[in-house]
Amino acid sequence: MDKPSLLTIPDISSDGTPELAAAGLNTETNRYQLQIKDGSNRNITLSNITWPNRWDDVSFHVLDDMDGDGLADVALQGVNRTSGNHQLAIVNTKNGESITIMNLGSDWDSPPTVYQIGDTDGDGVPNVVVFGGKAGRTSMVTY
Ligand SMILES: [Ca+2]
Ligand SMILES: [Ca+2]
Repeated sequence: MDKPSLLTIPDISSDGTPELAAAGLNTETNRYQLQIKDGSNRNITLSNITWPNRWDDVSFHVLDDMDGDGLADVALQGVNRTSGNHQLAIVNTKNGESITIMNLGSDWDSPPTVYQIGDTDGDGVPNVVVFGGKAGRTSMVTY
């Protein structure tokens, strides 16, 4: 993996120990990859999530439970090379299936900061807050 980022994932194996993940571009498969190892036994791979190599300026995030299965989810943030849109490609941590691709718009000056403050509108899905500069002015958007 090319310059992997390390992430801590809230427990998905139900043993009470958080898991460890390494994420980055797998140059052999030409896909972005996030591999989750069991926090108490790193020889065990719990999940191996991949995304196609269609984004630039990529980073990886651990999100609150976005699909209601009780487990935290993960996302790739990047700029779609085709559309120029900043996107969050959100994936189920355990089965690796796509939950949604959130379009954040193309008018950010640089990749915006993504964070979460819980379910602020009460629809049962945690909100995603995106913060950054647009044309030199600070902007914050809630999704
Ligand atoms: Ca665990
Ligand atoms: Ca989930």
